[in-house]
Amino acid sequence: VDPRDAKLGMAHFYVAFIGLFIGGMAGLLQTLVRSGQFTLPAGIGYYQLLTLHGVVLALVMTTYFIMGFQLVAVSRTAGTLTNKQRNTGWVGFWLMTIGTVMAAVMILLNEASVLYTFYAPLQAHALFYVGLTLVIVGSWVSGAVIIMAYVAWRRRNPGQPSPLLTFMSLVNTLMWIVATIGVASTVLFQMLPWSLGLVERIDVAVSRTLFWYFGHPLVYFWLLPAYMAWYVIVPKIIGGKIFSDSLARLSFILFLLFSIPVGFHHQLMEPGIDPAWKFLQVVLTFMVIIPSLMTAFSLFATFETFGRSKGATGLFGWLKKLPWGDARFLIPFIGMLSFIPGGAGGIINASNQMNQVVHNTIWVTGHFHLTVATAVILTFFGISYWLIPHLTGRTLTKAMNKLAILQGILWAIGMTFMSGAMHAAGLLGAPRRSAYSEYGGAAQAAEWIPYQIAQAVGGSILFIAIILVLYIFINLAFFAPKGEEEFPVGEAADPVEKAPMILENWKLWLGIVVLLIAFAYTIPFIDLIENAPIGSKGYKLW
Ligand code: HAS
Repeated sequence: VDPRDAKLGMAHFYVAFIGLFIGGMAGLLQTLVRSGQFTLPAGIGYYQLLTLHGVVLALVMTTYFIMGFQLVAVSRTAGTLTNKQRNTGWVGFWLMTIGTVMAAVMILLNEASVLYTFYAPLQAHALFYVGLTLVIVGSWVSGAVIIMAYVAWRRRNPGQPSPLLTFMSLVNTLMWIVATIGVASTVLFQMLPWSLGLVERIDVAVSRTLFWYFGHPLVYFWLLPAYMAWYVIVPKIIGGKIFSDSLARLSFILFLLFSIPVGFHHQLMEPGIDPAWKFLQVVLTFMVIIPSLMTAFSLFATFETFGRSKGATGLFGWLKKLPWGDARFLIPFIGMLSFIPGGAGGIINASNQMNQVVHNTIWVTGHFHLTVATAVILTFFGISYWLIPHLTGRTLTKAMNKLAILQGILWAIGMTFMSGAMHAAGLLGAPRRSAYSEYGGAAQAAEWIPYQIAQAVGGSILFIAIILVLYIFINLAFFAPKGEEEFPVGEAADPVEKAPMILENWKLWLGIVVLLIAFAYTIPFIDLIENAPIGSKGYKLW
């Protein structure tokens, strides 16, 4: 990667890792409070801390890491960014950063303790929403860089499929732009005027619906960069090939199509939405599972083909041939493993009747700590261990590689404790988003306490892993020996077939996206607005 593009990428990674530190601290305190053994000092509120933890890790850290990774991945595979593209990238970075600081200050002042989902009826200071708007606009500007680089590559190479990593970054960017229209609408047209006192009331159901229109694709916005590494980077690291370039592209297109019209599976227990439309969105949710199953198949195929090419025999002999001592492989691999129960939990959540058992319990928190905080984040760590030295002109030494492996394993152990205990306590009915309480000595609540202690044990192990990853990050950014670290980009296995150009027909795919969204959301939205409550003076409240 060109050093000028590397600098832009690194700027994003600095913010992401600072976010990891702050959010990780908040997470540790969170688990300690819930264990009942610790009280927050200096008047810090539980929900203030929970908001800080969620916003900084789920929104800030991820978005910066993803934007930085996609920008350098495009620079590496579609060619160095032009000056105009790079400058646009910097504008996006600064817009996001100003917005992030504004939102963070409001949270620290306890003016925005509205959780990372921030929908009504919780209300924050107007500056929190202005900050969020800047983050979204900044991410669009950075997304424009990916689009510009893609268009320029296609012009230079007519009739050719774009490089796989560039293609994948583009799909994730397009999905992000379509999805963020929902959250931008609720922030601009509902939350901001409401918090400024310009309107007295806003429709809570509409606000939640617009949020979840964005909230579910948000989780795939986190997931797809991990999939980029699993499909393209990991095969090269192990010395193998990508099972199928076209299959990888198709799975990304399926994510683009099906990840947005499914927000109702977060609202299955909410009133105001006809069950028929919830059912439709549950069906679409099951469609979006397919590309993940394709990914699992393709990864197994890559690993097995590689192992057998090295002479492995028997059903699982190929496992022995994988490079277990290489942090760049092992850490994302642990992420993949964790995604098997993580994904299974998602399928449980999406199944209407079972959702009634787990909704709003700490099971859901367990689910997303397995998916985003284990599968995705471990993969991001795995990426950092070669990408940071690649960008800073340094190398990952053997000693650092060992430390990185220890870090990944500690993270996995911490998350197993924490997320396992959350799943179990959730099935016993423990609510999510609540501080420690004995609920007046209720027998049911007493059953949750051992699991809450297990969460605190997990949280403490995780915090040690965070200190380790920060140490390694600082080492790789500033102190590791100078040298060249590879940016591994895999090639497709033989026979290499040219990916069908229909996969790059964006008018077609975006057209289907719009149709699916219109189908899944138009009538429920009209219903929501028509069925809005009547005010005391006899007129519609919104
Ligand atoms: Fe989820 C709630 C359904 C995936 C994140 N989810 C959440 C929330 C978050 C989140 C943050 O239907 C909470 C939001 C909040 O604050 O309220 N989720 C799903 C479904 C999937 C899913 C169906 N979620 C994710 C991913 C996330 C994420 C990914 C983050 C990155 N989720 C739900 C539902 C709710 C929900 C409901 C609402 C619950 C409620 O009531 O509030 C699917 O996409 C999952 C499909 C995945 C698979 C697994 C494929 C496995 C692979 C690994 C292969 C491994 C290999 C290595 C090859 C089917 C690809 C193995 C090698 C060996 C040797 C063994």
